[in-house]
Amino acid sequence: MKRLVLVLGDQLSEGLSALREADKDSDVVVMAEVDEEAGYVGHHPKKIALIFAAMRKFAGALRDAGWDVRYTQLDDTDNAGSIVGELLRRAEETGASEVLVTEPGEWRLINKIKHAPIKTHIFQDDRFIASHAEFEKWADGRKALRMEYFYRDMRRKTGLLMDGDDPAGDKWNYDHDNRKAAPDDVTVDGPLWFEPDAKVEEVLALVEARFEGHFGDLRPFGFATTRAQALEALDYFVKHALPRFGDYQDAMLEGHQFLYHAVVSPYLNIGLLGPLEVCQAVEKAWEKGDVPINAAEGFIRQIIGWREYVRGIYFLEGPDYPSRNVLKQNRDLPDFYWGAETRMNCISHAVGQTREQAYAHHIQRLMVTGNFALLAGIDPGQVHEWYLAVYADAFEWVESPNTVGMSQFADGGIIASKPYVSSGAYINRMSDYCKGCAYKVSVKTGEGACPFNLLYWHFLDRHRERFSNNARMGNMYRTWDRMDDDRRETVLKDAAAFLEKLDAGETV
Ligand code: FAD
Ligand code: DLZ
Ligand code: SF4
Repeated sequence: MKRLVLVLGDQLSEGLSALREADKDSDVVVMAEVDEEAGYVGHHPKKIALIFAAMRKFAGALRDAGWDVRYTQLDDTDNAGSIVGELLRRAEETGASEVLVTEPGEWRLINKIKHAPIKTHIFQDDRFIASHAEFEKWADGRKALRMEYFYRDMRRKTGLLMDGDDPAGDKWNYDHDNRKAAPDDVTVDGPLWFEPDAKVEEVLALVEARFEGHFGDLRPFGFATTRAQALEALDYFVKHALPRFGDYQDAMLEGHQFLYHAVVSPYLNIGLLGPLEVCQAVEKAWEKGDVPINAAEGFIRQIIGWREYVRGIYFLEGPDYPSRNVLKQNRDLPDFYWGAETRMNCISHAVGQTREQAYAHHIQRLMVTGNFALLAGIDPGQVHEWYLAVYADAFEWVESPNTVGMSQFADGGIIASKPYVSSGAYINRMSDYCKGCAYKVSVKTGEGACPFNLLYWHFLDRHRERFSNNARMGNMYRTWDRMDDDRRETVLKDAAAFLEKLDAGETV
Protein backbone atom coordinates (compact mmCIF):
# COMPACT_ATOMS: atom_id res chain seq x y z
CA MET A 1 0.00 0.00 0.00
CA LYS A 2 1.31 3.42 -1.00
CA ARG A 3 1.35 6.08 1.71
CA LEU A 4 2.19 9.76 1.76
CA VAL A 5 4.82 11.10 4.16
CA LEU A 6 4.16 14.76 4.92
CA VAL A 7 7.25 16.83 5.75
CA LEU A 8 6.45 20.36 6.94
CA GLY A 9 8.61 23.44 6.62
CA ASP A 10 9.87 23.13 10.20
CA GLN A 11 10.51 19.37 9.96
CA LEU A 12 13.66 19.40 7.86
CA SER A 13 15.48 16.63 9.74
CA GLU A 14 16.64 13.40 8.14
CA GLY A 15 15.84 11.46 11.31
CA LEU A 16 12.22 12.73 11.41
CA SER A 17 9.90 10.15 12.99
CA ALA A 18 7.51 10.08 9.99
CA LEU A 19 10.42 9.33 7.65
CA ARG A 20 11.66 6.58 9.96
CA GLU A 21 8.21 4.99 9.86
CA ALA A 22 7.99 5.14 6.08
CA ASP A 23 9.19 2.81 3.37
CA LYS A 24 11.48 4.45 0.83
CA ASP A 25 10.59 1.89 -1.82
CA SER A 26 6.83 2.42 -1.79
CA ASP A 27 5.94 5.64 0.07
CA VAL A 28 5.94 9.15 -1.35
CA VAL A 29 7.19 12.26 0.45
CA VAL A 30 4.99 15.34 0.14
CA MET A 31 6.36 18.83 0.70
CA ALA A 32 4.48 21.99 -0.23
CA GLU A 33 4.92 25.74 -0.15
CA VAL A 34 1.35 26.90 0.45
CA ASP A 35 -0.45 30.20 0.92
CA GLU A 36 -2.22 29.00 4.06
CA GLU A 37 1.07 28.46 5.93
CA ALA A 38 2.71 31.52 4.48
CA GLY A 39 -0.32 33.63 5.36
CA TYR A 40 -1.72 32.71 8.80
CA VAL A 41 0.26 35.71 10.04
CA GLY A 42 2.21 38.25 7.99
CA HIS A 43 5.53 36.42 8.32
CA HIS A 44 8.74 38.40 7.87
CA PRO A 45 10.00 37.92 4.25
CA LYS A 46 13.35 36.59 5.56
CA LYS A 47 11.48 33.91 7.53
CA ILE A 48 9.49 32.79 4.47
CA ALA A 49 12.63 32.79 2.34
CA LEU A 50 14.55 30.76 4.94
CA ILE A 51 11.81 28.15 5.15
CA PHE A 52 11.20 27.84 1.40
CA ALA A 53 14.91 27.72 0.52
CA ALA A 54 15.67 25.18 3.25
CA MET A 55 12.61 23.11 2.21
CA ARG A 56 13.72 23.01 -1.44
CA LYS A 57 17.25 21.95 -0.49
CA PHE A 58 15.98 19.36 1.98
CA ALA A 59 13.72 17.92 -0.75
CA GLY A 60 16.84 17.66 -2.93
CA ALA A 61 18.72 15.84 -0.17
CA LEU A 62 15.83 13.38 0.28
CA ARG A 63 15.76 12.69 -3.47
CA ASP A 64 19.51 12.09 -3.41
CA ALA A 65 18.89 9.62 -0.61
CA GLY A 66 16.46 7.72 -2.82
CA TRP A 67 13.07 9.08 -1.80
CA ASP A 68 10.27 9.84 -4.26
CA VAL A 69 9.53 13.46 -3.31
CA ARG A 70 6.55 15.39 -4.70
CA TYR A 71 7.39 19.02 -4.04
CA THR A 72 4.98 21.89 -4.73
CA GLN A 73 6.34 25.38 -5.20
CA LEU A 74 4.22 28.34 -4.20
CA ASP A 75 3.72 29.51 -7.78
CA ASP A 76 2.90 26.08 -9.27
CA THR A 77 -0.40 26.46 -11.10
CA ASP A 78 -2.00 23.40 -9.53
CA ASN A 79 -0.96 24.35 -5.95
CA ALA A 80 -3.99 23.60 -3.75
CA GLY A 81 -3.08 26.41 -1.33
CA SER A 82 -3.13 24.42 1.91
CA ILE A 83 -1.34 21.46 3.46
CA VAL A 84 -4.48 19.32 3.56
CA GLY A 85 -5.39 20.35 0.01
CA GLU A 86 -1.94 19.30 -1.18
CA LEU A 87 -2.20 15.96 0.62
CA LEU A 88 -5.51 15.21 -1.07
CA ARG A 89 -4.18 16.24 -4.48
CA ARG A 90 -1.09 14.04 -4.07
CA ALA A 91 -3.20 11.15 -2.78
CA GLU A 92 -5.26 11.25 -5.95
CA GLU A 93 -2.17 11.55 -8.10
CA THR A 94 -0.33 8.61 -6.51
CA GLY A 95 -3.18 6.41 -5.35
CA ALA A 96 -2.03 6.72 -1.74
CA SER A 97 -4.71 6.29 0.91
CA GLU A 98 -2.91 7.12 4.16
CA VAL A 99 -0.65 9.84 5.47
CA LEU A 100 2.28 9.57 7.87
CA VAL A 101 3.21 12.78 9.64
CA THR A 102 5.28 13.89 12.59
CA GLU A 103 3.20 15.97 15.01
CA PRO A 104 3.14 19.61 13.83
CA GLY A 105 4.27 22.32 16.26
CA GLU A 106 0.97 24.14 16.30
CA TRP A 107 -2.53 23.13 17.46
CA ARG A 108 -4.04 24.83 14.39
CA LEU A 109 -2.26 22.48 12.01
CA ILE A 110 -2.62 19.41 14.22
CA ASN A 111 -6.38 19.88 14.13
CA LYS A 112 -6.50 20.42 10.39
CA ILE A 113 -4.50 17.24 9.80
CA LYS A 114 -6.55 15.24 12.31
CA HIS A 115 -9.76 16.27 10.57
CA ALA A 116 -8.49 15.81 7.02
CA PRO A 117 -10.69 13.51 4.89
CA ILE A 118 -7.87 10.96 4.60
CA LYS A 119 -6.50 8.55 7.19
CA THR A 120 -3.54 10.08 9.04
CA HIS A 121 -1.01 8.59 11.44
CA ILE A 122 0.58 11.22 13.66
CA PHE A 123 3.93 10.30 15.25
CA GLN A 124 5.64 11.94 18.18
CA ASP A 125 8.14 14.62 17.33
CA ASP A 126 11.13 13.09 19.06
CA ARG A 127 13.57 15.79 17.98
CA PHE A 128 13.19 17.10 21.54
CA ILE A 129 14.78 15.91 24.75
CA ALA A 130 11.54 15.55 26.72
CA SER A 131 8.48 13.78 25.31
CA HIS A 132 4.95 15.03 26.10
CA ALA A 133 4.52 12.10 28.49
CA GLU A 134 7.71 12.95 30.34
CA PHE A 135 6.75 16.59 30.73
CA GLU A 136 3.24 15.67 31.88
CA LYS A 137 4.72 13.32 34.47
CA TRP A 138 7.09 16.02 35.69
CA ALA A 139 4.25 18.57 35.90
CA ASP A 140 1.78 16.23 37.56
CA GLY A 141 0.90 17.30 41.09
CA ARG A 142 3.28 20.26 41.22
CA LYS A 143 1.95 23.51 42.63
CA ALA A 144 4.28 25.58 40.46
CA LEU A 145 5.92 24.54 37.20
CA ARG A 146 9.26 26.29 37.60
CA MET A 147 11.75 25.86 34.79
CA GLU A 148 14.75 25.45 37.11
CA TYR A 149 13.64 22.08 38.50
CA PHE A 150 12.68 20.76 35.09
CA TYR A 151 16.08 21.89 33.81
CA ARG A 152 17.92 19.91 36.49
CA ASP A 153 16.06 16.79 35.42
CA MET A 154 17.10 17.42 31.82
CA ARG A 155 20.73 17.81 32.94
CA ARG A 156 20.49 14.46 34.71
CA LYS A 157 18.76 12.87 31.72
CA THR A 158 21.28 14.09 29.13
CA GLY A 159 24.35 13.95 31.37
CA LEU A 160 25.32 17.40 30.06
CA LEU A 161 27.70 19.25 32.42
CA MET A 162 27.33 16.54 35.04
CA ASP A 163 29.95 15.22 37.38
CA GLY A 164 28.35 11.94 38.41
CA ASP A 165 25.13 12.93 40.17
CA ASP A 166 26.31 16.48 40.75
CA PRO A 167 26.41 19.49 38.48
CA ALA A 168 29.84 20.22 37.03
CA GLY A 169 31.35 23.14 38.90
CA ASP A 170 29.08 22.41 41.88
CA LYS A 171 26.37 24.86 40.80
CA TRP A 172 23.34 24.10 38.65
CA ASN A 173 22.88 27.65 37.49
CA TYR A 174 25.35 30.50 36.85
CA ASP A 175 22.74 33.13 36.01
CA HIS A 176 24.12 35.51 38.60
CA ASP A 177 27.37 35.76 36.66
CA ASN A 178 25.53 36.42 33.41
CA ARG A 179 24.18 39.91 33.86
CA LYS A 180 27.09 42.15 33.00
CA ALA A 181 26.31 45.50 31.43
CA ALA A 182 27.19 46.08 27.79
CA PRO A 183 30.95 45.89 27.15
CA ASP A 184 33.01 48.68 25.52
CA ASP A 185 35.01 46.27 23.40
CA VAL A 186 32.95 43.83 21.37
CA THR A 187 35.15 41.16 19.83
CA VAL A 188 32.71 39.58 17.35
CA ASP A 189 30.80 40.96 14.42
CA GLY A 190 27.66 38.84 14.39
CA PRO A 191 27.09 35.26 13.26
CA LEU A 192 28.39 33.53 10.15
CA TRP A 193 26.30 34.45 7.11
CA PHE A 194 26.08 32.74 3.75
CA GLU A 195 26.04 34.28 0.29
CA PRO A 196 22.78 33.24 -1.48
CA ASP A 197 23.38 30.64 -4.21
CA ALA A 198 21.20 30.26 -7.32
CA LYS A 199 18.54 28.22 -5.47
CA VAL A 200 18.27 30.79 -2.69
CA GLU A 201 18.16 33.61 -5.26
CA GLU A 202 15.20 31.90 -6.95
CA VAL A 203 13.35 31.85 -3.64
CA LEU A 204 14.26 35.46 -2.89
CA ALA A 205 12.77 36.52 -6.25
CA LEU A 206 9.57 34.59 -5.44
CA VAL A 207 9.27 36.10 -1.97
CA GLU A 208 9.97 39.56 -3.35
CA ALA A 209 7.14 39.16 -5.86
CA ARG A 210 4.59 37.52 -3.56
CA PHE A 211 5.11 39.06 -0.10
CA GLU A 212 5.96 42.63 -0.93
CA GLY A 213 3.64 44.15 1.68
CA HIS A 214 4.98 42.13 4.62
CA PHE A 215 6.93 43.92 7.35
CA GLY A 216 10.66 43.24 7.06
CA ASP A 217 13.68 43.52 4.77
CA LEU A 218 14.30 40.51 2.57
CA ARG A 219 17.82 41.53 1.58
CA PRO A 220 20.58 41.10 2.46
CA PHE A 221 19.75 37.44 3.11
CA GLY A 222 22.43 35.36 4.81
CA PHE A 223 20.74 32.56 6.75
CA ALA A 224 22.04 29.02 6.44
CA THR A 225 19.69 26.94 4.32
CA THR A 226 21.25 23.49 4.67
CA ARG A 227 22.30 21.39 7.62
CA ALA A 228 25.95 21.64 6.55
CA GLN A 229 25.79 25.45 6.64
CA ALA A 230 23.92 25.46 9.95
CA LEU A 231 26.68 23.28 11.44
CA GLU A 232 29.26 25.77 10.17
CA ALA A 233 27.32 28.62 11.79
CA LEU A 234 27.20 26.68 15.07
CA ASP A 235 30.92 26.00 14.92
CA TYR A 236 31.61 29.69 14.27
CA PHE A 237 29.50 30.68 17.27
CA VAL A 238 31.26 28.19 19.57
CA LYS A 239 34.69 29.45 18.52
CA HIS A 240 34.04 33.18 18.42
CA ALA A 241 31.07 34.24 20.52
CA LEU A 242 30.42 31.53 23.11
CA PRO A 243 33.35 32.43 25.39
CA ARG A 244 31.65 35.74 26.22
CA PHE A 245 28.03 34.59 25.74
CA GLY A 246 27.43 34.18 29.46
CA ASP A 247 28.90 37.46 30.61
CA TYR A 248 26.95 39.61 28.16
CA GLN A 249 23.82 37.55 27.65
CA ASP A 250 21.55 40.38 28.79
CA ALA A 251 23.43 43.33 27.27
CA MET A 252 22.18 45.44 24.36
CA LEU A 253 24.21 47.75 22.12
CA GLU A 254 23.06 49.98 19.27
CA GLY A 255 25.97 49.01 17.03
CA HIS A 256 25.91 45.25 17.74
CA GLN A 257 22.62 43.62 16.90
CA PHE A 258 23.76 40.08 17.75
CA LEU A 259 26.44 40.67 20.40
CA TYR A 260 27.55 37.24 21.68
CA HIS A 261 24.32 35.39 20.84
CA ALA A 262 24.27 32.23 18.76
CA VAL A 263 21.50 32.99 16.22
CA VAL A 264 20.85 29.26 15.92
CA SER A 265 17.18 29.28 16.92
CA PRO A 266 15.94 29.44 13.30
CA TYR A 267 18.07 26.39 12.45
CA LEU A 268 17.02 24.46 15.54
CA ASN A 269 13.37 25.26 15.01
CA ILE A 270 13.19 24.19 11.37
CA GLY A 271 15.15 21.03 12.10
CA LEU A 272 18.53 21.70 10.49
CA LEU A 273 20.18 21.28 13.90
CA GLY A 274 19.21 19.13 16.87
CA PRO A 275 19.21 20.40 20.47
CA LEU A 276 21.50 17.69 21.83
CA GLU A 277 24.23 18.08 19.22
CA VAL A 278 24.24 21.85 19.76
CA CYS A 279 24.65 21.41 23.52
CA GLN A 280 27.30 18.73 23.07
CA ALA A 281 29.35 21.09 20.88
CA VAL A 282 29.17 23.66 23.67
CA GLU A 283 30.02 21.14 26.38
CA LYS A 284 33.03 19.97 24.37
CA ALA A 285 34.36 23.53 24.12
CA TRP A 286 34.05 23.83 27.90
CA GLU A 287 35.80 20.48 28.46
CA LYS A 288 38.67 21.64 26.27
CA GLY A 289 38.98 24.74 28.42
CA ASP A 290 38.01 27.09 25.57
CA VAL A 291 34.95 28.58 27.29
CA PRO A 292 34.11 29.30 30.93
CA ILE A 293 31.46 27.35 32.82
CA ASN A 294 29.08 30.32 33.09
CA ALA A 295 28.96 30.54 29.28
CA ALA A 296 28.51 26.80 28.71
CA GLU A 297 25.94 26.37 31.48
CA GLY A 298 24.04 29.54 30.53
CA PHE A 299 23.77 28.40 26.93
CA ILE A 300 22.88 24.79 27.63
CA ARG A 301 20.19 25.95 30.10
CA GLN A 302 18.49 27.96 27.33
CA ILE A 303 18.21 24.87 25.17
CA ILE A 304 17.58 21.87 27.42
CA GLY A 305 15.91 24.08 30.02
CA TRP A 306 13.88 26.91 28.52
CA ARG A 307 13.32 25.55 25.03
CA GLU A 308 12.12 22.15 26.24
CA TYR A 309 10.13 23.66 29.10
CA VAL A 310 8.15 26.14 26.97
CA ARG A 311 7.30 23.36 24.54
CA GLY A 312 6.08 21.27 27.44
CA ILE A 313 3.86 24.11 28.66
CA TYR A 314 2.40 24.76 25.18
CA PHE A 315 1.28 21.18 24.74
CA LEU A 316 0.24 20.73 28.37
CA GLU A 317 -1.96 23.82 28.41
CA GLY A 318 -3.82 23.16 25.16
CA PRO A 319 -5.06 25.11 22.13
CA ASP A 320 -6.55 28.06 24.04
CA TYR A 321 -3.19 29.00 25.57
CA PRO A 322 -2.19 31.67 22.99
CA SER A 323 -5.50 33.51 23.46
CA ARG A 324 -5.29 33.91 27.25
CA ASN A 325 -5.50 37.40 28.72
CA VAL A 326 -5.82 37.18 32.50
CA LEU A 327 -4.78 40.81 33.00
CA LYS A 328 -7.56 41.86 30.60
CA GLN A 329 -5.29 44.22 28.71
CA ASN A 330 -6.90 45.38 25.48
CA ARG A 331 -5.10 48.34 23.93
CA ASP A 332 -4.21 47.97 20.21
CA LEU A 333 -0.62 47.27 19.27
CA PRO A 334 0.91 50.66 18.35
CA ASP A 335 1.97 51.26 14.75
CA PHE A 336 5.59 51.70 15.79
CA TYR A 337 5.81 47.93 16.24
CA TRP A 338 5.40 47.84 12.46
CA GLY A 339 8.04 50.51 11.88
CA ALA A 340 6.14 53.78 12.38
CA GLU A 341 8.17 56.53 14.01
CA THR A 342 8.74 56.53 17.76
CA ARG A 343 10.86 58.79 19.93
CA MET A 344 11.75 55.88 22.22
CA ASN A 345 15.22 54.92 21.08
CA CYS A 346 15.18 51.46 22.67
CA ILE A 347 11.97 50.50 20.83
CA SER A 348 13.16 52.09 17.64
CA HIS A 349 16.34 49.99 17.73
CA ALA A 350 14.69 46.72 18.73
CA VAL A 351 12.01 47.09 16.04
CA GLY A 352 14.51 48.41 13.49
CA GLN A 353 16.79 45.41 13.81
CA THR A 354 13.78 43.11 13.80
CA ARG A 355 12.79 44.60 10.45
CA GLU A 356 16.33 44.24 9.10
CA GLN A 357 17.26 40.84 10.50
CA ALA A 358 14.06 39.01 11.55
CA TYR A 359 16.06 38.71 14.77
CA ALA A 360 16.34 40.34 18.17
CA HIS A 361 17.91 38.66 21.13
CA HIS A 362 16.07 37.54 24.23
CA ILE A 363 16.45 40.67 26.35
CA GLN A 364 15.40 42.94 23.48
CA ARG A 365 12.26 40.80 23.05
CA LEU A 366 11.57 40.54 26.77
CA MET A 367 12.68 43.83 28.30
CA VAL A 368 12.17 46.29 25.44
CA THR A 369 9.27 45.40 23.11
CA GLY A 370 7.67 42.92 25.54
CA ASN A 371 8.11 45.14 28.57
CA PHE A 372 6.58 48.14 26.80
CA ALA A 373 3.56 46.14 25.61
CA LEU A 374 2.91 44.80 29.09
CA LEU A 375 3.34 48.17 30.79
CA ALA A 376 1.16 49.94 28.22
CA GLY A 377 -1.67 47.39 28.50
CA ILE A 378 -1.52 46.04 24.94
CA ASP A 379 -3.81 43.13 24.01
CA PRO A 380 -1.58 40.04 24.41
CA GLY A 381 -3.24 38.37 21.40
CA GLN A 382 -1.96 41.16 19.18
CA VAL A 383 1.45 41.01 20.83
CA HIS A 384 1.53 37.25 20.19
CA GLU A 385 0.68 37.70 16.51
CA TRP A 386 3.43 40.27 16.17
CA TYR A 387 6.12 38.00 17.64
CA LEU A 388 4.88 35.05 15.59
CA ALA A 389 5.16 37.12 12.42
CA VAL A 390 8.39 39.04 12.77
CA TYR A 391 11.04 36.56 13.94
CA ALA A 392 12.66 33.94 11.73
CA ASP A 393 12.59 31.47 14.64
CA ALA A 394 8.89 31.97 15.49
CA PHE A 395 6.68 28.86 15.61
CA GLU A 396 3.72 28.81 17.93
CA TRP A 397 4.96 26.06 20.30
CA VAL A 398 7.95 28.19 21.28
CA GLU A 399 6.75 31.72 20.56
CA SER A 400 3.44 31.69 22.42
CA PRO A 401 4.69 30.53 25.85
CA ASN A 402 7.48 33.09 25.62
CA THR A 403 5.14 35.89 24.60
CA VAL A 404 1.82 35.12 26.24
CA GLY A 405 3.38 33.53 29.33
CA MET A 406 6.84 34.81 30.07
CA SER A 407 6.57 38.25 28.55
CA GLN A 408 2.91 39.30 28.92
CA PHE A 409 1.90 37.33 32.04
CA ALA A 410 -1.35 36.64 30.19
CA ASP A 411 -1.38 33.02 31.45
CA GLY A 412 -1.64 34.24 35.04
CA GLY A 413 1.83 33.12 36.09
CA ILE A 414 2.25 29.57 34.81
CA ILE A 415 5.65 30.43 33.36
CA ALA A 416 6.72 33.59 35.20
CA SER A 417 6.44 33.91 38.96
CA LYS A 418 6.10 37.67 38.53
CA PRO A 419 5.65 39.94 35.54
CA TYR A 420 8.82 40.95 33.65
CA VAL A 421 8.35 44.70 34.01
CA SER A 422 10.97 47.36 34.57
CA SER A 423 11.37 51.09 34.44
CA GLY A 424 13.88 52.75 32.13
CA ALA A 425 16.67 52.18 34.69
CA TYR A 426 17.05 48.51 33.70
CA ILE A 427 17.29 49.33 29.98
CA ASN A 428 19.80 52.06 30.77
CA ARG A 429 21.94 49.70 32.84
CA MET A 430 22.01 46.97 30.21
CA SER A 431 22.30 49.06 27.01
CA ASP A 432 23.52 52.26 25.39
CA TYR A 433 20.05 53.09 24.04
CA CYS A 434 19.21 55.83 26.53
CA LYS A 435 22.15 58.01 25.50
CA GLY A 436 20.60 58.65 22.10
CA CYS A 437 16.98 58.96 23.20
CA ALA A 438 14.63 61.93 22.96
CA TYR A 439 13.43 61.02 26.46
CA LYS A 440 15.56 61.21 29.58
CA VAL A 441 15.86 58.02 31.57
CA SER A 442 16.71 59.98 34.72
CA VAL A 443 13.51 62.04 34.47
CA LYS A 444 10.61 60.43 36.33
CA THR A 445 7.73 62.84 35.59
CA GLY A 446 6.98 65.88 33.50
CA GLU A 447 8.74 67.09 30.35
CA GLY A 448 11.00 64.45 28.78
CA ALA A 449 10.22 61.72 31.32
CA CYS A 450 11.06 58.23 30.04
CA PRO A 451 7.73 56.48 29.24
CA PHE A 452 8.96 53.28 30.86
CA ASN A 453 9.35 55.19 34.15
CA LEU A 454 5.77 56.45 34.01
CA LEU A 455 4.14 53.26 32.78
CA TYR A 456 5.96 51.07 35.28
CA TRP A 457 4.09 52.64 38.20
CA HIS A 458 0.87 52.87 36.20
CA PHE A 459 1.07 49.10 35.59
CA LEU A 460 1.69 48.32 39.27
CA ASP A 461 -1.08 50.66 40.35
CA ARG A 462 -3.72 49.33 37.94
CA HIS A 463 -2.91 45.67 38.74
CA ARG A 464 -2.48 46.19 42.48
CA GLU A 465 -5.14 43.69 43.44
CA ARG A 466 -3.42 40.87 41.57
CA PHE A 467 0.21 41.60 42.44
CA SER A 468 0.50 43.39 45.77
CA ASN A 469 0.51 40.09 47.67
CA ASN A 470 3.16 38.55 45.43
CA ALA A 471 6.17 38.11 47.71
CA ARG A 472 8.57 38.95 44.88
CA MET A 473 6.82 42.28 44.25
CA GLY A 474 6.54 43.52 47.82
CA ASN A 475 9.50 45.88 47.45
CA MET A 476 8.05 47.50 44.36
CA TYR A 477 4.74 48.20 46.09
CA ARG A 478 6.49 49.45 49.24
CA THR A 479 8.49 51.95 47.14
CA TRP A 480 5.30 53.10 45.40
CA ASP A 481 3.45 53.42 48.69
CA ARG A 482 6.28 55.42 50.27
CA MET A 483 5.99 58.16 47.63
CA ASP A 484 3.93 61.12 48.74
CA ASP A 485 0.40 61.42 47.38
CA ASP A 486 1.18 64.34 45.09
CA ARG A 487 4.02 62.52 43.43
CA ARG A 488 1.96 59.40 42.90
CA GLU A 489 -0.81 61.48 41.42
CA THR A 490 1.59 63.25 39.04
CA VAL A 491 3.08 59.94 37.87
CA LEU A 492 -0.36 58.49 37.16
CA LYS A 493 -1.54 61.68 35.44
CA ASP A 494 1.56 61.80 33.19
CA ALA A 495 1.27 58.09 32.40
CA ALA A 496 -2.41 58.54 31.48
CA ALA A 497 -1.52 61.51 29.25
CA PHE A 498 1.13 59.36 27.52
CA LEU A 499 -1.39 56.55 26.94
CA GLU A 500 -3.90 59.03 25.56
CA LYS A 501 -1.36 60.21 23.02
CA LEU A 502 -0.58 56.60 22.16
CA ASP A 503 -4.29 55.87 21.62
CA ALA A 504 -4.66 58.97 19.47
CA GLY A 505 -1.88 57.68 17.20
CA GLU A 506 0.43 60.60 17.99
CA THR A 507 4.17 59.98 17.72
CA VAL A 508 5.41 59.08 21.20
P1 FAD B 1 20.80 32.55 22.31
O1 FAD B 1 20.62 33.67 23.23
O2 FAD B 1 22.15 32.39 21.71
O3 FAD B 1 20.33 31.22 23.04
C1 FAD B 1 20.63 29.93 22.54
C2 FAD B 1 19.42 29.13 22.22
O4 FAD B 1 18.65 28.87 23.37
C3 FAD B 1 18.45 29.75 21.23
O5 FAD B 1 18.87 29.53 19.91
C4 FAD B 1 17.14 29.06 21.55
O6 FAD B 1 17.00 27.89 20.82
C5 FAD B 1 17.27 28.73 23.02
N1 FAD B 1 16.49 29.66 23.84
C6 FAD B 1 16.96 30.73 24.53
N2 FAD B 1 15.96 31.27 25.26
C7 FAD B 1 14.85 30.57 24.97
C8 FAD B 1 13.51 30.66 25.39
N3 FAD B 1 13.11 31.58 26.26
N4 FAD B 1 12.63 29.80 24.88
C9 FAD B 1 13.01 28.86 24.00
N5 FAD B 1 14.27 28.71 23.58
C10 FAD B 1 15.18 29.55 24.07
N6 FAD B 1 12.62 31.69 20.74
C11 FAD B 1 12.35 31.00 19.63
O7 FAD B 1 13.10 30.07 19.29
N7 FAD B 1 11.24 31.27 18.89
C12 FAD B 1 10.38 32.27 19.21
O8 FAD B 1 9.40 32.49 18.51
C13 FAD B 1 10.66 33.04 20.37
N8 FAD B 1 9.84 34.05 20.74
C14 FAD B 1 10.12 34.79 21.86
C15 FAD B 1 9.24 35.80 22.23
C16 FAD B 1 9.48 36.54 23.36
C17 FAD B 1 8.52 37.62 23.78
C18 FAD B 1 10.62 36.27 24.14
C19 FAD B 1 10.90 37.05 25.37
C20 FAD B 1 11.50 35.26 23.77
C21 FAD B 1 11.27 34.50 22.63
N9 FAD B 1 12.12 33.45 22.24
C22 FAD B 1 11.82 32.72 21.12
C23 FAD B 1 13.28 33.06 23.07
C24 FAD B 1 14.60 33.74 22.70
O9 FAD B 1 14.43 35.13 22.64
C25 FAD B 1 15.16 33.22 21.40
O10 FAD B 1 15.23 31.81 21.43
C26 FAD B 1 16.57 33.72 21.15
O11 FAD B 1 16.57 35.12 21.14
C27 FAD B 1 17.10 33.17 19.85
O12 FAD B 1 18.31 33.76 19.50
P2 FAD B 1 19.70 33.02 19.65
O13 FAD B 1 19.71 31.76 18.85
O14 FAD B 1 20.75 34.02 19.31
O15 FAD B 1 19.70 32.68 21.16
C1 DLZ C 1 6.04 28.94 8.71
C2 DLZ C 1 5.80 28.20 7.45
C3 DLZ C 1 5.66 28.90 6.25
C4 DLZ C 1 5.84 30.36 6.17
N1 DLZ C 1 5.36 28.27 5.11
C5 DLZ C 1 5.24 26.93 5.10
C6 DLZ C 1 4.90 26.24 3.91
O1 DLZ C 1 4.64 26.82 2.87
N2 DLZ C 1 4.83 24.89 3.96
C7 DLZ C 1 5.04 24.20 5.11
O2 DLZ C 1 5.00 22.96 5.07
N3 DLZ C 1 5.33 24.84 6.25
C8 DLZ C 1 5.44 26.18 6.27
N4 DLZ C 1 5.69 26.83 7.43
C9 DLZ C 1 5.83 26.04 8.68
C10 DLZ C 1 4.45 25.65 9.24
O3 DLZ C 1 3.65 26.80 9.41
C11 DLZ C 1 4.69 24.89 10.56
O4 DLZ C 1 4.92 23.55 10.24
C12 DLZ C 1 3.54 24.97 11.52
O5 DLZ C 1 3.38 26.27 11.98
C13 DLZ C 1 3.74 24.04 12.72
O6 DLZ C 1 4.86 24.41 13.48
FE1 SF4 D 1 13.98 53.64 26.22
FE2 SF4 D 1 13.44 55.37 28.21
FE3 SF4 D 1 15.97 54.78 27.60
FE4 SF4 D 1 14.49 56.23 25.92
S1 SF4 D 1 15.11 56.81 27.97
S2 SF4 D 1 15.85 54.54 25.39
S3 SF4 D 1 12.48 55.30 26.18
S4 SF4 D 1 14.42 53.36 28.40
